[in-house]
This record gives sequence, structure tokens and C-alpha cells, in this order.
Amino acid sequence: MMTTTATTASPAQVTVLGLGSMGSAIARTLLERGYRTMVWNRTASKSAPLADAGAATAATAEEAVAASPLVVLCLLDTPAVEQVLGSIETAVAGKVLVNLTSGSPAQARANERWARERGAEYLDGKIMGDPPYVGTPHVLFPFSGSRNAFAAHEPTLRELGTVAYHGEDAGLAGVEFMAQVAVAYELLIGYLHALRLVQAEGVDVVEFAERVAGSMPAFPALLTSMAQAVKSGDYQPDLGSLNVQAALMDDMISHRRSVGVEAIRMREVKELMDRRIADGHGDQGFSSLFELLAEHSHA
Ligand code: FVH
Repeated sequence: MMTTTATTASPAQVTVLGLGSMGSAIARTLLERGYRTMVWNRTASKSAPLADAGAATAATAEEAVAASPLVVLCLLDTPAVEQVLGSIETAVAGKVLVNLTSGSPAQARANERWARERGAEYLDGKIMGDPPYVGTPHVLFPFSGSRNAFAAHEPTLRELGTVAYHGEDAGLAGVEFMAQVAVAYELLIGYLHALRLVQAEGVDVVEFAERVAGSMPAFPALLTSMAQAVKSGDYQPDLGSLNVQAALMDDMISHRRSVGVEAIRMREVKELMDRRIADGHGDQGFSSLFELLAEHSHA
């Protein structure tokens, strides 16, 4: 009888803990890319579609962790992570834990300590994108934490989207995530206010959106020049001097009032401009408001 020796390496094994919308998309992508995928979810029934697609399922998180060198957590929030970590304590030595759950930089640093004390390596990752786009370049994953773990598992992590490594301080991915998400929320709430204003004036909101999109190419250069002004403290009159902008702000506030759109954010900007002008900086630009944004600067 002839015996054959397998010459191809068996596919890498990955465990995914948490099969909500995002965890399921991650596990499915890994399966589709040929990884042997072990899954666990607190509510076991959510594993069924992945089991049908070829995933192995574990009855407990501990069993799932024991199966793979690389363990991805994608849970609702920090309390969920703490609960699951507590249940896998005895199985994590020698593993790489990649936590993709949203949370603060401080929490990521605490998780990193927790893992290190138990002989595991920890990578914190954040997800910027939606489940249907996992596996495409349109989802961004900032990572931070163990450099060795990132280097060893980067090809696997790249299956999920566009990845970037921010450094060994495990909190840095969270810093990036919190800041990028904040930019998006601040911009989008401003945009919704603008849509309300435009609609109140009888202008088509979709046509307006297309014109706004057309003005977006101007933003990258503006963002960079504002950051340079903040870094150097040299506040040129970007967007005009504050003296001129404050007058415009009055018009914007009264326009909003006249069409019944609330103006709380505009009033906040105006108040910052007034304070900066009162401090003798009316010749500086919009970027100089940065000086007033530390909590202690609110006298
Ligand atoms: N669009 C998105 O989905 C985004 C975009 C950007 C970032 N996120 C973050 O991804 C994390 C997971 O989000 P998700 O969309 O998968 O959330 P859910 O579908 O609600 O699934 C939550 C999973 O967490 C499990 N879970 C909750 N609490 C516990 C617990 N105490 N112990 C164990 N597991 C827990 C839950 O299990 P179950 O309810 O099915 O039993 C789900 O598996 C999140 O951080 C987003 O901010 C998503």
C-alpha cells in the first residue's frame, strides 16, 4: 500500500469570538479566504450560518481559544470583552489576542497588561467601516500593541481590509479610532444641519449633496494646513480673519433662526471666535480656535 505525505501546509487556524454583524462578517471572510475558522458566540444559535459555511463551532469561549494561535474578539463593548476575557483566562497563554471591539485607549492598555500577565500577546484593533465591506479595502483597521504579533499575523489581518500599525502602545489604535470617528460625527451633524437649512429654503437636498461632494477635494489641503498651524502655533488668517468670520457667523445664526433651524453649534463657534477676538487675536484665522479647546481653557 502506498502512503502519501502531504506537502502543502494546512491552512492557518483562526478563532473568532463574537458573531454579531461585524464578527460574523469577519469570520465569513476568513472562511472564504481559506482559513480554518473556529467560532464562538454567547448566543450559540448565531453560529449556525457560519457552521453551514464550514466553520467549526465551540461550546465555550475557552474551547474556541484553545483551538487556534490567533484569537479575534469582536464584541459589543468593553464590559462584554471583560466578561469574555474572564472566561478564557486559563486558555490564553501563548496565544495572540486581537481585540477589534470598540473601546477607549485606556481600556486597550488594560487589556494589553491583562494578556501580558497571562503569557499572551495583545493587539488592539479598531474597525472603520461596515460589515458588508469587510474583506475589501474600504474597511480600515488601525492596530496597535505587540509589534511581533502584528508582523506575524499581518497577512491574515490584511484579508479583512486596509490595515495600519500605529505602534507598540496598545492605546494608539483607539486614539486613531476615537479621533477619526469624532471627525466624521462632527462633520456629519454639521451636514445634517445644513440639509435641514437647505430643505427649509425649498432647495433639493440631494442636488445640494452633490454640490457639497464636489467641494470635498478642497478639504485635504485645508486639513493639513490647519494641523500645521496648530503644530507651529503660527495662526495665519485661514478662512479669513476671526474679525471677519465672526460677522459672517452672526449672519449664519440669524439665517438659521429665520427658517426655524436650531443654531446651537453655530453659536458655540461664534462664542469661541468672540473669546479669541476679546483676547486680542481677531487677526488670526479659524485654526486659532484650537487654543480654546482644552477643557481648562473654559474659564
Ligand atoms: N457597523 C458596525 O457594525 C460597526 C462599525 C464600526 C465598529 N463596530 C464595532 O464592532 C463591534 C461589534 O459590533 P457588531 O456590529 O458586531 O455588534 P452586534 O451585532 O450588536 O454584536 C455584538 C456581539 O457582542 C456579543 N456580546 C455582547 N455582550 C456580551 C457579553 N456580555 N458576553 C459575550 N458576548 C457579548 C453579542 O453576543 P450575543 O448578544 O449574540 O449573545 C454579539 O456577538 C462593536 O464594538 C462596534 O462598536 C461595528
